[in-house]
Amino acid sequence: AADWKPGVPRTAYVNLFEWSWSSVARECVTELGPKGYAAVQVSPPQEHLKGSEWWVRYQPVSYKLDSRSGNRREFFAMVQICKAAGVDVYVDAVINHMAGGTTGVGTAGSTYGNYIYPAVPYDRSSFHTPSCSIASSDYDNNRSNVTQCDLPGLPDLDTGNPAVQDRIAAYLKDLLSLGVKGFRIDAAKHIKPEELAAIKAKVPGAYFLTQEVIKDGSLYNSGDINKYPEIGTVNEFSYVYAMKNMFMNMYGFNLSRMPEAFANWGMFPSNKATVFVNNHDTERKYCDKYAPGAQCDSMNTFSGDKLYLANVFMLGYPYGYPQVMSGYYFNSHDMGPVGQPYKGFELTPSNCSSDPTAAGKWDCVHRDKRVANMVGFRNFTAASPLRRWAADGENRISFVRGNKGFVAINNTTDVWAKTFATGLPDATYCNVLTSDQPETGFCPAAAQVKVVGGQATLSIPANAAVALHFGAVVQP
Ligand code: LAG
Ligand code: CA
Repeated sequence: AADWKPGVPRTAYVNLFEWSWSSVARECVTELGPKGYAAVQVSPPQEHLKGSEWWVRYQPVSYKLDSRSGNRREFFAMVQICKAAGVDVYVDAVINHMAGGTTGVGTAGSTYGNYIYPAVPYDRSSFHTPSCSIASSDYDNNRSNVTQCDLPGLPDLDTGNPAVQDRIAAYLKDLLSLGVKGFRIDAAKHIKPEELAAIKAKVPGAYFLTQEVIKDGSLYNSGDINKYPEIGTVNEFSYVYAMKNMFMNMYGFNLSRMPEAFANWGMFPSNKATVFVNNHDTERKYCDKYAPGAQCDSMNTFSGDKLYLANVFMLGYPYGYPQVMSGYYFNSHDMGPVGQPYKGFELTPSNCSSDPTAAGKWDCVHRDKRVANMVGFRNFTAASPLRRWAADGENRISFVRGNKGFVAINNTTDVWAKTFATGLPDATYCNVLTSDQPETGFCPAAAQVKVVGGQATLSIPANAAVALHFGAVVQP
């Protein structure tokens, strides 16, 4: 993406999960572009199974761009409008499998059934045969079943077959031709890296590619864990679990132990990692209840302020390419977006809510000051190394980015009052987490922080943080 401000790159992106194309377009102009987001990842744009659940989007019927989020014209308009606003579009590409079930009609009107998808076209020979189902033990000890059998009920494409590779490549090339700049490869772990590399080789061009690879034993035993990073970046799920355990104080972890995760949890090198606090799967997976306090596979909007503190950490700490997750509130695993009829729903700020029990309302996490203004922090400190990591007890940490940025996070229920060595040149800075437009030089009095002799005396409220950077200095 083009620079945000002169000499300041865009270094973070957002997943606007289930947003319609016209709503994403508006958001690029009003929020994502101005706040410095590099890109937006959108829900799978291809024709899919009909149904109200969110996961119908992960069941392709064809590669026609006609989905719950909108049609091809709306998709193209979105890409162009976002591009003009400085924001790239990344597509969630579902290429491992096709829609399950017997027969039916997809969202673009295409018929399908019994391993036949005439609108692509795919027929029985396009799929692994004989078909088999992935067993849970396969994740420990049978890598070939993980790549060649069906995810539950989802016909597994024979991605080693050159004709299938050509169909997938044609889909990705079509997206690039419309201006798309990157892909999330859904279920990448279920495609052999050699086959994914062959597909990528059929899709020339410079584009971002990140792969959904959740680690397990058979992956390590096959050596494939080292092959995916050669193709593109990889979703680092150890990071997701670190965020949950450290911020929610699970299994004896706390913020002071964060360095252990980076040192010992086998994470990919920073330039190979895509990171997030939660994604659309983890935020609803293994949730025993959908009520405040529920933990699920990761943090989610029911984690309250802690979700935002984790986002402050993610965007402030120099590891990986961060993706902010923004979706809607739900009260069951399967619940799809409400009030977004097929095609054309226009989501505006009035559809956002800060009440996580408001099922169906949009959480708009990416608009929160603690998230949106931290994108600016990351952009301004992109070239500044981590310095002065410090823990004050178990759940209070601070760190410095070169001489450009300072972050302190108070993950406790008490005020944290302390004088910090910020590493910053003396000036009055604006705490970007409590100000609307910190880069303008205008800053509410309560958000102003004086740095004198490199030091700042702060009183950080419970479950809150402070972030200062040289792009948000207060005008005298
Ligand atoms: C992914 N990455 O590898 C996606 O991130 C994840 O959201 C997808 O699962 C999965 N892989 C397949 O693309 C989701 C839901 C599943 C859903 C599936 C297909 O988590 O629950 O399965 O999408 O729609 C559903 C039913 C299953 C059924 C299956 C086939 O939940 O019970 O067997 O459809 O009919
Ligand atoms: Ca497969």
